[in-house]
Amino acid sequence: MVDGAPRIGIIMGSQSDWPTLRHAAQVLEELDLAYETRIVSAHRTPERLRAYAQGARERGLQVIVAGAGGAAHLPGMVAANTALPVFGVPVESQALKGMDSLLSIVQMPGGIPVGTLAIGKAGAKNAGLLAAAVVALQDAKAAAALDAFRTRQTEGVAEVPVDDA
Ligand code: RP5
Repeated sequence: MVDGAPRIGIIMGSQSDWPTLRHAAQVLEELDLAYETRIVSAHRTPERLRAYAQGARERGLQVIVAGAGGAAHLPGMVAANTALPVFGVPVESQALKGMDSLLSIVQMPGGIPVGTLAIGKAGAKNAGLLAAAVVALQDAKAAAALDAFRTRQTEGVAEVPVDDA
C-alpha cells in the first residue's frame, strides 16, 4: 500500500470482485498514489453504502472507483449519494459474462452520472488510470507519474512479434 491520505476510493460489492478490482489498485501502486479499498454492497450493506458515499468528500476522497457484478447497482447508488466523480467497473459475471453488470451500470438516468468502463480487468485498470487523471488535475506529481506510465507503456511495445512472449 502507498502511504498518505487516500484521495481515491476503490469499492466493490463483494470479496469475489477483488480479483477484478485489484487491477485498479495495482495501477495506482505503480503510480505511487494512495487509495483505500472497501467492500460496500448496494444490496447486502445499504447503510454502509450510504455512509461511505455521503462521507467520502469530507474524508478527503476526490474520486471513487466502484465495481460490481450481476445486478450491479453499487456504482449508481454511490453516485446517487455523492457528487464526486464515480467510475463504474462491470465485473464479469459467470451467468452472463458481465453483460448484466455492464448494462446495470451504464444506463444511468440523466442527472446522476457514472463513467462506465469495460467489463473486467481492462475496465478496472482504466478506472484506476482515470481516477489518477482526476487527482492529477491538481497534483503535478501525479501528472508526472501518469506521463511516465504512458512513456514506459509506449517503450514496452515491441515492433516485431515473437513466438513466446
Ligand atoms: C454483486 O454480486 C457483487 O458485486 C458480485 O459481483 C456479485 C456476486 O457476489 P457474491 O455472491 O460473490 O458475494 O453484488
